[in-house]
Amino acid sequence: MAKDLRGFLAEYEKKNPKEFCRVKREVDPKFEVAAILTKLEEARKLPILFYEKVKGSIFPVVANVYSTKKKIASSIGIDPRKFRERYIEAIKNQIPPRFVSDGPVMDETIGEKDVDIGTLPMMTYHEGDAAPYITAGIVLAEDPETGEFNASFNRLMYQSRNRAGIFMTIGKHLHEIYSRMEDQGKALPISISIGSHPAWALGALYIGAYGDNELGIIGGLLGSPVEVMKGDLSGTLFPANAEIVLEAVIEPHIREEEGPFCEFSGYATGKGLRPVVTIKSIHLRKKAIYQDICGGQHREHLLMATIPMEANLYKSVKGAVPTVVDVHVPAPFSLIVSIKKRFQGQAQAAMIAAFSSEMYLKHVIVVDEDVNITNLQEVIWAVATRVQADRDIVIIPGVRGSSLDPSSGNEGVVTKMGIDATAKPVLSSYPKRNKVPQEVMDRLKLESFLNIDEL
Ligand SMILES: Cc1cc2nc3c(=O)[nH]c(=O)nc-3n(C[C@H](O)[C@H](O)[C@H](O)COP(=O)(O)O)c2cc1C
Ligand SMILES: [Mn+2]
Repeated sequence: MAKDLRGFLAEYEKKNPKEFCRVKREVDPKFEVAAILTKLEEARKLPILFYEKVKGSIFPVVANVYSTKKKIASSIGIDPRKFRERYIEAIKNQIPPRFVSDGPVMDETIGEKDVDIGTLPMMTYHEGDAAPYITAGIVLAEDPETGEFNASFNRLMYQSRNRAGIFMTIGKHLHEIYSRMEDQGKALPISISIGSHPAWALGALYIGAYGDNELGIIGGLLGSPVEVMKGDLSGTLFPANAEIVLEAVIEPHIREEEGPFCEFSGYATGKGLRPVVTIKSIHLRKKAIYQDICGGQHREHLLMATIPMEANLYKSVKGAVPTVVDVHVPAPFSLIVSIKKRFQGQAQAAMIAAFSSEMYLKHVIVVDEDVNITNLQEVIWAVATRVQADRDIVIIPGVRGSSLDPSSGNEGVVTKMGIDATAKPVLSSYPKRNKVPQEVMDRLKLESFLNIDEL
């Protein structure tokens, strides 16, 4: 199993040549990469895209790496149906990182005076984007009190050769670390790595408690420790075999305009005064590949964020309701949970567990185990036939949610809603669902009564 991005890409291209598309013709980073992806998605094609020539940059670009469960699963050598199990196992059996003193990413270093992030093929995707963005950068930062490192994706807006605006969701971990440093009047050193093995992305998207160590989870997913090294300049950690690493600081008490950016919520959101990253050096592998994740509601962003989120939510809800059956995130800020309800009040217990483990969640619908939660028609049927609004809806106003929700006011303070769409008091006492006896369904052959092909 490959341990870095280029190793994974080579393996995947060899095994699945039809899912790996090399684009030789020059492509414009302004809108064209997003247009190609949009058209491919409309045609239901989801190959990894390798752009050999991007206008204005010497770096080739790889995009759509996380576009299917098959691709991500093959990167960690599992069956795509085993994600949840494997993810929860990696949380339980973490493997701490190994510290190394050198690595492929140190092939070339560009120092402070010569840094120019404008040479990277940053993309503009949609009409509402304020500027070109880096979207696939994984930020590592050290908590000043605990010494633990946190990993997260954070969008970076191009400002100038060594400055970029950064969006750190209030309430998420990087924002908390930055606030702790800012309280002491100190700049926060960070590394931003672009182009690592897909396990890094799965780990960075882990949604756990503050202080939980994503690096150990990435090791757990890979089945071996991740190799990290410390930058001379910043003292921050970064992956030794990333394609590109930026060493940087986020200065305290500086706010400049960042956004809007067309987000996963489906809207150009998040315009505001935000901290600024100053880039101090760039490390590169020989023939470095720049990784891009198309902004907005494209498949790879949604899929990638959903895998860790569902694993974490399942684990949290199971702690409160041991008979939870399944969880599904069908849309931004939304969760559907199915439970085998034994007692009254368990749907509400599931809601509370879900809300407290994922800040972005705004709506939770809880259904019984007879509902297929990936079929939204069935879910809405359960809401229609098992809910009385005055009895079954829980409303919690004034809770922190996502500032990328355009209906929220006041920087992401939202009203959370839980819908208990389970049968009351319990499913076994509810009217029977329409069902032709199974024995008849099994025995009856349609073709002995009519010819279906003539219809
Ligand atoms: C492509 C991509 C871009 C993202 N950009 C941001 C961002 O700009 N700001 C942010 O706060 N979270 C962003 N996220 C989500 C965070 O990475 C995610 O919530 C992560 O779990 C946060 O880490 P934490 O739990 O350690 O705080 C992004 C996720 C993806 C997949
Ligand atoms: Mn974290």
